[in-house]
Amino acid sequence: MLAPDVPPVAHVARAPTAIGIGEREFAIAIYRPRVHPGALKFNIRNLGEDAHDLVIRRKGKRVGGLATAIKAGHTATLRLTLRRIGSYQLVCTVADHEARGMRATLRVVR
Ligand SMILES: [Cu+2]
Repeated sequence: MLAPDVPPVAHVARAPTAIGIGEREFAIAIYRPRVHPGALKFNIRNLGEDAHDLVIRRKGKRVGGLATAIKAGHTATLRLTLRRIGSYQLVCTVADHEARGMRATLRVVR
């Protein structure tokens, strides 16, 4: 008798989903605004002339973000796992940049 097929391994390590972010005065462009729950990797480029940071909030509470601002022309990477579905706000917390328009919405969907 032949042995039954071995089922595939249930827990396969998957690469994080990449999300491109462009920041400038005064806007945040998010190139993948809808993702599934799981590991994310934000590839952030500061396209502007001032320094900008990136903070992710859910219902007004910080759930992650860069420790320092990104200089003009530089890039930064942020790894973050989001498991809850719903809307997340991406903002720049430098000075009054958020109020001037540096905010975007990321939706985590099933
Ligand atoms: Cu900013």
